[in-house]
Amino acid sequence: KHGVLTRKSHADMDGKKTPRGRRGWKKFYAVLKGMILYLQKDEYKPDSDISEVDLKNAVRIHHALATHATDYSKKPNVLKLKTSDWRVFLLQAPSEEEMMSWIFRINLV
Ligand code: I3P
Repeated sequence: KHGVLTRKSHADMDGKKTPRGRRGWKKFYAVLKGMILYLQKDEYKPDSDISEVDLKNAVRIHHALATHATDYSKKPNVLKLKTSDWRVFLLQAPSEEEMMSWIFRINLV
């Protein structure tokens, strides 16, 4: 699965609150492959190598949990992704349908 997702870091590893200056929203081209959610700067091209930066933004979603971020009301269609190392990301999808689809696919892994 792939598509545009806008990401906000809410908590870093071990659940520590992401400090100010790194809490902004950033748009990515997301690609879910196996147990990894790649958050890429540019659109997905089949067979192209993943850049160093894109690898750094990749999120392991094994034992992660995705839910609709009902406690976040500033933007619509936002899902909350909690990873197994206690990071928390907010991810805004372009539509409710897309948000539900990402939640379903992430929780299936
Ligand atoms: C953050 C940025 C985010 C904002 C966040 C700010 O600043 O303005 O958009 O979240 O507020 O800290 P910075 O880019 O300097 O990290 P919202 O869009 O959700 O308001 P927060 O600290 O209350 O999460």
